[in-house]
Amino acid sequence: MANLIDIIVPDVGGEEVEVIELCVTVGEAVDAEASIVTVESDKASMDIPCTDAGIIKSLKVKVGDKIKQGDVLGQMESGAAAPEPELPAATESQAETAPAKAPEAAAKPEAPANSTAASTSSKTIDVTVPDIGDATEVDIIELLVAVGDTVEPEDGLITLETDKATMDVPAPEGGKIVSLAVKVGDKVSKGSLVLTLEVAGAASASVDSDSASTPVAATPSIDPAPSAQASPAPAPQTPAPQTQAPKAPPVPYHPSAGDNVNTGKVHASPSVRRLAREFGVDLTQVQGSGRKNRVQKDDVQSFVKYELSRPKMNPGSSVGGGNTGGGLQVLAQPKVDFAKFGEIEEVPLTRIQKLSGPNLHRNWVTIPHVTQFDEADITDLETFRKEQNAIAEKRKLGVKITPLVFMMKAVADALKQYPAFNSSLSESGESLVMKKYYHIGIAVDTPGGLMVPVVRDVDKKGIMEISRELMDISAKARDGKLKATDMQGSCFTISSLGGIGGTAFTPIVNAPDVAILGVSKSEMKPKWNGKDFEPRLMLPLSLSYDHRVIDGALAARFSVHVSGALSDLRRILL
Ligand code: CAO
Repeated sequence: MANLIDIIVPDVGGEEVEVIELCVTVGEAVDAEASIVTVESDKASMDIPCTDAGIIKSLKVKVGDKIKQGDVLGQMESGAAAPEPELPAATESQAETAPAKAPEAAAKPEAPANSTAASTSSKTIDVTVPDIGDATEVDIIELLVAVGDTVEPEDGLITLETDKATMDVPAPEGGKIVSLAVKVGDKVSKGSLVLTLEVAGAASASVDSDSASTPVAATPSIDPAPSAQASPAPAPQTPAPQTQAPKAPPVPYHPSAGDNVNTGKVHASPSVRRLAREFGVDLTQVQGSGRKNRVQKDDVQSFVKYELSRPKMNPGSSVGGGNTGGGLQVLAQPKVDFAKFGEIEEVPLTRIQKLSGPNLHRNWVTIPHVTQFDEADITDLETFRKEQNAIAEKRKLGVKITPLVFMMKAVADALKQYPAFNSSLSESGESLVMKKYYHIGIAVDTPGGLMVPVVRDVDKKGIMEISRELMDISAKARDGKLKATDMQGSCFTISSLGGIGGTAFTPIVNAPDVAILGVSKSEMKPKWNGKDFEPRLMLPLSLSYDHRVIDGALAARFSVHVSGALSDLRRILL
């Protein structure tokens, strides 16, 4: 039967500790021993677990609150109602749920680190395992430092795990690791030597005496009772006067944090370290959003989510190398000695090919493409275009209007009508970025390879202006004079091979666009008008789209809209 029970702070060493992380949310189902909050004293951070499985009904604390033994963290609905007589119950309801009290010894200052003065300006100290309650022969599951590392006071040195809890042994002082006396898998007990630390600038008597009277580490105590309601009740001791760093505001996780790796020490609670271990996450790769860049549970979850969603590149394979983004590895190209079969010459890829190849490959393997084919009757459009070109020539305007500019206008109109085509998938892949501008990329064939300059605000420009711009960017592209900014910001791309030939092709979506229009060579065809076949100039259109964003029916509508606008330009005015 479900019971509403209070979640009580266990023995935390007789002092106030600060809540630095909430590990659960109201409504969350938790297992017995799941961490409820992470707290931090001057000496250590530790998780306070719940004693039973159940559902969190309320939380009475928030990050930054100071709490002490006996405080109520919140309430949970639990199926286990049996009261534990040995628990340090302060109230009746607490008696049902309070974690087992830590042994008295845990609250007492631990024996100091052995300290030997090495010189007047530095000394080495032996750091030993502090009081860990009655637990003995505790496993070392992680070494958080290596010889030569420099540590700050409170940095975790090793992580210990019993069958009840995990905890870090923090550095009692800042310094440099001189030697390590343990390795992962070793079993240690209170007093076991962990490492030797060279402490800089510690010549003053007061520092020496402080260190002699200060415990080596905070003393997380472990419930020695056989009860399943274990509690790693921490007992930070002899708080050294320290100024706490101001709380940094939480920063949202940003996937690029993967590149912005943590080169220094990672600050994280034992529960977060355990979570990271379970998912095989290297915590140095995770951007911490907590105080002092502390990595929190949410950070690890966001990191895992992002890593699973993003396409993986594998530099070992062919141009751009990689896998399919869905976990399938691309086979390496077979090695072939072509010279065996005849004369050959090896020509290096152009700079543009080297740059665009990996992008094309990524787009090809990560975007689920579908291509919709259509035809536009451009008989009347061609008559109009030729008239306009004759006028422009007569007036010596120096502009030539090609069918492409009308396609650009027709596409801009269709983008307004079907905004999904004017979007990009967000980095998380969970939303669409809808654009309110209409910039169109144009694939240009240059001697060095394919380039895609962008014509901006196509919806606001006239045919003449776009024609001039198209001539200008085509020339710049072919002369290698495009700037990086000339190729940025496209919403949609048109690739026209109409001046060359062909009836259809399947263009590759130019990410982050979600669609691309391929245009082939127009051809006079017999078309049935209801009574007779009449010759009409038909323009083949091939619309490739990202099926994650665009459904087939929408693509067909978009394509019909474009071809309709090209058949009768007056429709763009509607
Ligand atoms: N059908 C029939 N004729 C067409 C046509 C079409 N769809 N499109 C253009 N033409 C004609 C033009 O009217 C022009 O004829 P005239 O000289 O008789 O007037 C001629 O073909 C050449 O046009 P163009 O190619 O110079 O001009 P454009 O505006 O059509 O295209 C540009 C400009 C830059 C897009 C084009 O030159 C180009 O580089 N295309 C290649 C794009 C490409 O490589 N795509 C593949 C990408 S994937 O690898």
